[in-house]
Amino acid sequence: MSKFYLERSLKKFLKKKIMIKSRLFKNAKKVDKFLINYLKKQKYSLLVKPMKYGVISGGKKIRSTIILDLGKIYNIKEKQLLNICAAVECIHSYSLIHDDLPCMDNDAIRRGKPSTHVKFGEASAVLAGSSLLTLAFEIIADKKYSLHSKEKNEIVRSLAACSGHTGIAGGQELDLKFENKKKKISQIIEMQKKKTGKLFNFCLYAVGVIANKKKKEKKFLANLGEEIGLLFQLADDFLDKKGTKRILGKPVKKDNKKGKSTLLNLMGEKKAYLYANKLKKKILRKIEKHGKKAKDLTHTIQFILERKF
Ligand code: GRG
Repeated sequence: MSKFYLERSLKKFLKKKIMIKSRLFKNAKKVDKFLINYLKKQKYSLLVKPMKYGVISGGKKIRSTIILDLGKIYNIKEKQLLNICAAVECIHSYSLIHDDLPCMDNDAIRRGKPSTHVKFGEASAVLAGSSLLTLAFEIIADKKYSLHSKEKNEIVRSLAACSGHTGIAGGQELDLKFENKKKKISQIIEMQKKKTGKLFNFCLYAVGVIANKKKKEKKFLANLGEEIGLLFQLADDFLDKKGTKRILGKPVKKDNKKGKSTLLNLMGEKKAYLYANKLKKKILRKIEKHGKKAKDLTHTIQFILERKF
């Protein structure tokens, strides 16, 4: 490749990187603002502080970004999607608060600061996490959220299924049970698709519901979401091995210490990278049909694997 082409592709690459970071930042601000206002309108309780600590001003808000990216493809107004984004971030943060507890992964640092249970105590962390779970459903069911009740019901049902024993919680149970055990690749994929993939499944499915898509397309979106989740989890495993605590804001090199069953551990680095790249290409091929409208979603998916945080 000539110097000219090398410089041009490097510039393009850097521009894309800056753009995705600024999109993540802008989306995070919007979702945080929504959540701050939402909590302000509610009766105050002692749990508001640990809840805010767990969900606001922290985290990449990548799930919200994917929701908004897909919304662009289907020409959905951002306002129609903010309740979904906020609900997803509540569930996500709830899962992180509980994941950090001593009875789960026992991590003292999250998003560059003390984990919620370290800051507020275990009991408050359990209660704040549970309150974020219920808040997610309140935000969707809110009568001010202008969606038809049929759509709301479908979204609530999907969020419940993706969060509970058939989703994140069930995946977490498998993750804990798989520690220090020899598992097959297919079992690890199933566990990761539940633990991490189901919330991405919900992100895409919910947008499909709002866009009034047919059953087949919604199923396609749900599966695509799980593949994106699996890719995200693979990147998370790579970062656990190669990332730094300073940039990631959470401890690294935990998976080996805890005997976690991950694709990286089972396949080895080289095979796992090949697998992840193949998966990324498969995902990108599936959204190609949307042409230019899928530009943001394409960049977000590329970021998922390239990310350093
Ligand atoms: C039922 C919601 C629910 C939870 C209880 C504790 C638990 C069961 C599940 C844990 C699920 C879990 C921690 C999955 C890992 C997913 C993952 C890779 C999280 C990191 O997400 P990022 O990088 O985090 O998006 P930020 O900090 O950027 O928001």
